[in-house]
Amino acid sequence: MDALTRVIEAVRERHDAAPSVVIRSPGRVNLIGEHTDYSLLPVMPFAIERGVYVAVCDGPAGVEVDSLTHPDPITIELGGDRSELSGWHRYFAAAVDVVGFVGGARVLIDADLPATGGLSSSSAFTVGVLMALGTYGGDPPLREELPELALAAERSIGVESGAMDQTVISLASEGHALRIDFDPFQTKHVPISDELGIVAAYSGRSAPKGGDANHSYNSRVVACRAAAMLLATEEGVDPGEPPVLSRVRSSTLVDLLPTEASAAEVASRLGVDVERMVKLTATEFDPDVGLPIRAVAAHVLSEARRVDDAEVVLESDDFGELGRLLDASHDSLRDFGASSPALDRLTGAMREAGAHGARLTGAGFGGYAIAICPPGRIEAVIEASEQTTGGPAFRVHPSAGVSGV
Ligand code: NG1
Repeated sequence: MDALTRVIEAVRERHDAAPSVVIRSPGRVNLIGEHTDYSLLPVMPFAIERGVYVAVCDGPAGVEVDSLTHPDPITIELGGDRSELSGWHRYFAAAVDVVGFVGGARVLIDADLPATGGLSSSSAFTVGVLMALGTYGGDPPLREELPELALAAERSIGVESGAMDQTVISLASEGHALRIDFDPFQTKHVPISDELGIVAAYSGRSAPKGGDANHSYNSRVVACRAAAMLLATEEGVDPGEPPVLSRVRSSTLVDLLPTEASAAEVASRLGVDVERMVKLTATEFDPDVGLPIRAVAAHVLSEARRVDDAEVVLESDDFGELGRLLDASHDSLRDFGASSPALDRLTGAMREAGAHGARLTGAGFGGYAIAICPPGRIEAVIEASEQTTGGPAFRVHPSAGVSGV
């Protein structure tokens, strides 16, 4: 039984009522443009057919919620204290608060999207809950408003995330990748040919940003800000607030950056307030922690150029060149510190099985990799991936964004 049918039947069984709202919120794969969004540099993800389903029916005050994939029922009181919540309960409560939900409801959630990092299960969950509660409450958020609402909810949990996932989940169109520029904000739907096979495969290790990967992720956000301040000073430009690498025009000065320095050291060198680098939405960041500043800037600035190049080669269906860009992205992410031995082995096996190219997708530190390949090699790439890591591995298709069903 598919996840949609399962959640509708479960609502009927548990509450003796049909859900009045059911929302499908897709996961996503990032084709290229990794760890660039929080520097306001471009990304090119697409939504996938797997996702999260959120069903809502009438209920008493507060919100009763349960998940079929991670059963753990809870009633979220409106305006209540959130400090004791953990796991998906935190994400759910954050969405309730951000959407300003006032009515009583019962919510049941199901998914056919693995929750192991890399396919954006947290944003699919958050966008889906926001859309479901907003729609149920009679005031559905506009598609264009959803990314900002979801970003606010996720940041309140302590991940200083960029806006890639929330944006593509909200705005994606079937058969297309979504190029997203953030400075200034604009989006472009880029067609992906049916002749391109795309496989997503698990590395065997999860990387929850609400957990293990949180510091690895946030420290790279801070390192990018420090690099932006140093490079902007060299170039005599305004780095923005918070400082972002999108304001830096040239990457030729990257070699002048320190290989490692703390935010406190950078602040004292520039005579600026360290808070400009370490002020995160909901977590503390130690200003004395050493940061790999040069490697981080080198990756982010080169990755932004690869997004431009990928858009051009996608438009001409030059899949060999697209594969080389994916490989270069993975190599660069290894230097950046987001890969892992398992992700390196997995992407190597995908290439050997006939992929044009392969790279980690999403934040990394574990999670998923993707490969692009000729349609005739899809099965071989899936098999090689499963043999290398134990799976799962599956084909993904560019799909539509969040919607009612
Ligand atoms: P994942 O971990 O794959 O959901 C995260 C961020 C993105 C982006 C990528 C790296 C969240 C919700 N998403 O994606 O904004 O920075 O890492 O490119 O934290």
